[in-house]
Formats: sequence, C-alpha cells, structure tokens
Amino acid sequence: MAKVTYLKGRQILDSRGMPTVEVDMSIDNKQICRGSVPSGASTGSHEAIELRDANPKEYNGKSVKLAVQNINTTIKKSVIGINFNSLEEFDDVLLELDGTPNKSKLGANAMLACSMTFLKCLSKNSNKEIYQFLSNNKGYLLPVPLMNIINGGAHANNGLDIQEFMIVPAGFSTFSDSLRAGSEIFQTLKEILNKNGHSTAVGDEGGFAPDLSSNEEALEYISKAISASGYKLGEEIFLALDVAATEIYKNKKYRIDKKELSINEISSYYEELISKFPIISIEDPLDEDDWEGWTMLTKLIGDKVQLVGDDLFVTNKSRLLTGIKKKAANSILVKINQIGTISETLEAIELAKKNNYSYIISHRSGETEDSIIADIAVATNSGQIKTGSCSRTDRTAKYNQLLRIEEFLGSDAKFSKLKTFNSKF
Ligand code: 2PG
Ligand code: MG
Repeated sequence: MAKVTYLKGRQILDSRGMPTVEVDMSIDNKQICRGSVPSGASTGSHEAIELRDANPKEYNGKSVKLAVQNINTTIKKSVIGINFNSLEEFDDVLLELDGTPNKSKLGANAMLACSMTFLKCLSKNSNKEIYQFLSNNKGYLLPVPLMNIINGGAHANNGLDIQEFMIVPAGFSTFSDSLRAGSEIFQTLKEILNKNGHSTAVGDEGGFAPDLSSNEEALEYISKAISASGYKLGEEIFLALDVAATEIYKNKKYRIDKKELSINEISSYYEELISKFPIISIEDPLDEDDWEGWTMLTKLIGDKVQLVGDDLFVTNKSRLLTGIKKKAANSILVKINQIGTISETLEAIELAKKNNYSYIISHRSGETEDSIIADIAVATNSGQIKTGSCSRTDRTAKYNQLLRIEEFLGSDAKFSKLKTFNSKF
C-alpha cells in the first residue's frame, strides 16, 4: 500500500523556453520525488490534450497554470491520504477524474506529471531504480540510440522537409561504444559541415540544421561523416528517418525537395532511398490518417525496413489495434505525453509486443532534464530509444542515465544491437 502524503505542481520551462508542468510528490512521508513533462512541436492531431492557458498576456498563450491548478486542487483532493495498491490504481483515479476521451479536462500534462512521479516514488520507496522497479525481466537490454544528427522540418528553419536524419550505431557490443561512435560521428559531421560553409547551429533536438538543397544531400553528409570517423556504414552504423509526413501533406500530395508527390510517387521515393542508403527505419512516412496508404506501403517495403507509426498511433492502444488489423506499419513510437499516463503507455507496449510490432521509446522535441524515458526503455526491453542528438543537456540527460544504468548492471547489461528491428536485420 502506498499513501500519497505530499503533492505540489508548478510551472517550469522546457528546452525551448516554453512553460511545462513539474510535480513534487511524496508517498508515506518518505523522500520527495520530482517529475516533469515534455512537449512536442510536430504533434499528432490524435494525441491527448496538453492543457495550455490561452492567455495572450503570458508566454504568448502557452502558460500551463490551469494544468498546475488542476494538480494542486482537483487531483490533490482526490489522492492525498489515499492508499493505492499499484500505479494502475493511481492512474485509474486520474482517468476517472478527467473523464474525457482525450484528457482535455485535467490535461495530459497535469496527469502525466502525477503518474510518472508516482512511479518514481514507488521505486524510491522500495529502494529500487525506476527501471528495476518497472521491470519483470530477467535480463536487461540497453537500447540502441536513434540519434537525430541533422534536424529539418518543424524542428529547424532550414529547407529540409524530412524532420529527422538519424544514425543508428547498432554494430557494437555495448551501449557505451555505440554512444561513443554516435558522438564521434556528430563531431566529425560538424567539421565537415563547417568546411563546406554550412551552419553548425543546432535545431530543437541538438542536431545540426544546415540549409541543404535536398534530403539526399543530408544523407550524403552523414555518410561522409561516418566513414571519416572510421566507422563502416551498413555494418556498424545504419540510418533512420522521421519524415513526420503529416507536416508536408496537403491536398493529397507530399512535398519532398520542392516537388509535390502522390502516394505512389512518395512510395517509389522511399524505395529508391532505401536502395541507395542503409536506412533501416522510417518513421511517419505518410500522413497520420492515411490508413490505406500505410497498409500499401507496409506491404511494399515493410519486409525491408522498420515502418514506425508516431502521429499515426500516438501511443494509443486503440489506434495501434486498428493498425494491427489493417497491417499498417510494423513498429510504434512510444511517447509518454501522447497518451498521458504511464499505465496506458505500458499497455500500448504490451499490445505491440504481442503483435510483433517493435517499439521505440521516444522523447519530444521540447524536453526537460527528466530522464525517466531511459529507465522505461531498459525496463521494457524496447531495444531502441530516440532521444535526439549528442548535444544539449535535455538530450544527453537520457544518454547519461543509460550510461549509469549500464555501469550499474555490469555484465547483466546486454546491448540490443539490431535484434529489435524487424526480422530481416
Ligand atoms: C517526433 C518528435 C520527437 P515532436 O516527431 O518524433 O522527435 O517530435 O516532439 O515535435 O513531435
Ligand atoms: Mg515523429
């Protein structure tokens, strides 16, 4: 039994300088734990609602005082002094209090801050790390990072329409070697971009945001940086993309390199890209509501590449179930704030597991110093984590937590390599 004895919500700033929600909580009068929630820029329209005040006088309407107030009044009244048997029981109270299908009453930001901090308190009070508390695994799997080293789309103001160009350092024996390779490639890429007169200022997720003329040029720069760092492309380092295609979809056409492509044309474009580069994962290649297109593309290239639903599934069990039935995608991106409670996040993961969909634990483009997603990745054996580039503390906080977990686990820490990508790898 765990009794909530202290709860306080407050407004803090995220990595973009935008307001977000933080919670302090104590269970059984023990240590106070703290959790804070991330926020997206290219958000899916089916995500749970992030409550913002819409008061133009504060933070251009983006303050989250209402969500904080919901924590400090409504939620507080219903949880303080109450004994809970589990995280699910706690989350169920939040869900009942909210009572809406999209969490628009309390706000997914208010609910998630409470849910994740409750989990932290439970772990702390049982003298366990979060990943240990959450896990019922015998062995632990350290995830391969999908590192977003060139940023475009809604995360940068360059001309690139693909949002994320990622390297996947999967051909190593340990997480720390994989991270080292990623960091070295990131530094080499900086030098190469510099030499060629491109900006090395970074975008929202800590990757570079050069003004390149095409998506292929970005992949070529990355390929050069990989070999110049002494690594083998296609053996040690692979590539991944997040197209975030909903952002480039208009009138049934996708804008790619200043061209308007039909569904068939963009499918051929992907086929060509994966034949030229060792791309093993493409996230949101199509619009969030184009189920038919997703089914078609999955049939076409789903045996060659991981096709990840982010805006398509929004970490929502029922949307994932639709995808499974329609054979749309073969992987789900998991973002805790898309759904708003940790219990529902874990349910979506279970459903993915049962249906052989891979699952990638992911950050948001607006982040905080909170590193809970690193623990969730290890606890759920996801084998993959997407948490940005190798710069900016909001991104490296998660990598650093994984380094600590790896050290703590010693020889019990297995590194995922390519195991969790779809079968053919
Ligand atoms: C995405 C994410 C994270 P945002 O699209 O996958 O990389 O971006 O948080 O802006 O939705
Ligand atoms: Mg995405």
